[in-house]
Amino acid sequence: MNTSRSRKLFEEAQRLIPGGVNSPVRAFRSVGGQPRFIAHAKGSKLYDVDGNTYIDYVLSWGPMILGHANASIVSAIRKSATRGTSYGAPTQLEVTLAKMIRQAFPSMEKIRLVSSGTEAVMSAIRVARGFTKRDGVLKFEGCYHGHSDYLLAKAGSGLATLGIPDSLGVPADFAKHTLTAPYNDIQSVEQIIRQHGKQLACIILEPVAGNMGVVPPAEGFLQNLRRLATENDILLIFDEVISGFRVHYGGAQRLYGVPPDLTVLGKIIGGGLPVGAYGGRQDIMDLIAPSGPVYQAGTLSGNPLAVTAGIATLTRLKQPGVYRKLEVAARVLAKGLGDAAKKAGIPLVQTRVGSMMTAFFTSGPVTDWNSVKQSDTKRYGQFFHKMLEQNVYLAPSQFEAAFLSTAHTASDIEKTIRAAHTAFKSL
Ligand code: KE4
Repeated sequence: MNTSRSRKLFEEAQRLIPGGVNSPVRAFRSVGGQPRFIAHAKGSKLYDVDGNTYIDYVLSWGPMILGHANASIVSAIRKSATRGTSYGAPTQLEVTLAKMIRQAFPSMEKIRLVSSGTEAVMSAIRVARGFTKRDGVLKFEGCYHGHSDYLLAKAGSGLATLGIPDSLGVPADFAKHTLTAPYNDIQSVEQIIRQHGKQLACIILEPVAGNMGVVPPAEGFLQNLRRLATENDILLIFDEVISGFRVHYGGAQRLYGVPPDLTVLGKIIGGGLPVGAYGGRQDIMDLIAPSGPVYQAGTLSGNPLAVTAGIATLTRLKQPGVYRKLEVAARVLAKGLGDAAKKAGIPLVQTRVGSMMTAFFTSGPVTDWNSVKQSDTKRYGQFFHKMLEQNVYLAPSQFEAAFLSTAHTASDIEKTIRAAHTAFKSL
């Protein structure tokens, strides 16, 4: 496979941009080799600068649930751009998107739009601290909530992939209010609450973990967290940046029937443009400036172009049958991958919630960060490259999710499964 133009661009990029990328996981450090520079994308496909085509299961790390350059999203953005790209003033578009989100997530009685998931998480935690007048935050190992200083403690995603347990540049003072428990381990949460409950402003988690690879919540885990948070006046925050509008139109909270006090959204609600959101109980959200004393602001918050893309995306996701189609395609793919691994005698544990899934190179089980990190990341890297050579673009890290879109066809899935048979046999 010719990757000479990508190689040249990567050399130049590394002279200008740290690691040659604007987000670490894109550098292929965890799997080695040469990142592909993408020229354009359409539907389920990526096209790199050397003319290679790939079936894409990264989908920009989740947002592109309708596939790339979806015609109706593109035309909505095009029309919106002719009316100007940013006003720094309120628009009807923001009211429309807030209404659509609240209709899908009734626990989000009030919503604030921002420009990234990180910004949304940071703001949700600030208002949780303001509301409870407590400083402590309980998070879970392997969950990633963006790069705010105090959350880079045993984070998943990029940090886990780069094998850096904590980030340089985060003062110990900032991290000292952050407590960490193993995912799916309710006993450890009970113990932490016994010791620190009175200092805890919030418990934050990915209700379906995606940043250590996909790890679903154990039976009753979310329900018990809800009970413990209520009993101890701790706010429960669901970071649904990945799972929101992914695992269900109403997110994981709808799928599992557990309402948090605050929810964080991102990715899909921007339709590929920069949008984040946080929201929840009105008595909490009314503390946010200008209606209250918790400050948060943003030049491009509620940007008309990005909000237009979000509205167009949710409008299509609301159509009947969308999630059924995603579920069927993901189930066929997962079965095919499992059969291929079994035939080649490769130990593989697969996890999946709807159209987000991971194949762990381990004999399992995978329930938390400690167990997923037993995976053979070297073998994952070999599998990744064998698939890439066959024009299948998986996440360049064992500790990320693979995603499907409504643009993935039966032929894409068949090709992927055939490529997997070849790849597993080569390991
Ligand atoms: P952003 O600031 O990247 O928009 O969102 C941060 C974030 C918050 N919460 C969850 C659950 C997330 O998954 C993320 C970001 N996800 C990673 C990939 N798993 C983004 C990819 C990247 O860092 O390049």
